[in-house]
Amino acid sequence: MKRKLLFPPIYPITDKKMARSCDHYSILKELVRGGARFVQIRDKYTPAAELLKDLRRCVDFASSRNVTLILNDRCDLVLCSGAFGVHLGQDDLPPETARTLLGGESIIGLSTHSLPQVRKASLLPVQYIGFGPIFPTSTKENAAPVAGLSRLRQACNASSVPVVAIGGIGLQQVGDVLKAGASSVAIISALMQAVDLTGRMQQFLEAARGR
Ligand code: TZP
Ligand code: MG
Repeated sequence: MKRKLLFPPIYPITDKKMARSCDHYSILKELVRGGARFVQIRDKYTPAAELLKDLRRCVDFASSRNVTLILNDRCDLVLCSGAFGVHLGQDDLPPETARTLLGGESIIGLSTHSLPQVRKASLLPVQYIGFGPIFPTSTKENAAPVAGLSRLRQACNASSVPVVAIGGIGLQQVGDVLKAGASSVAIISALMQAVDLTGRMQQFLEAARGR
């Protein structure tokens, strides 16, 4: 049986370019100071050697603070950095393959964009799914069509694992997204573009509490 993951309501995803930061480590520290407990490092362009150095510092810091650190796409870097797990897209390594590589303890998340993908994910070795984009977003190139809140509600009802909503979610939308049944809300731009990252993280947690 799958162990159910307990999610904090806000799931920040890092973006160095958007945050104008030279490393993920600095972003992570500010997010954790603001209360983040579950963070994804997402990086599509940094060379592996440089990214690995940054990740190792992130993993050390996260472990010392009891923060769960997930890496986007890269099972190889999860293995050599000691991160908790990987978040996969539909075109990344299949979850079964990632599970074989990473072993039974690692967390594997999978992005889904439609109800058939949500239903299929229930049969896969993943602990949670992402679902979206819920609202329009310019963060992801070639994003799937916008799903909206009613499709999110259907996805949450259809899923046997926790659903993390993603895409175009800001402070104003957090309450509605959680009310639709999402276990957590993943956020990139509304956090990464903040001048005060720690303060914005705190605001998101307050918005989630006041839902
Ligand atoms: N997958 C679906 S939408 C999205 C991803 C990675 C981008 C979410 O970013 P933002 O800035 O929170 O809309
Ligand atoms: Mg991916």
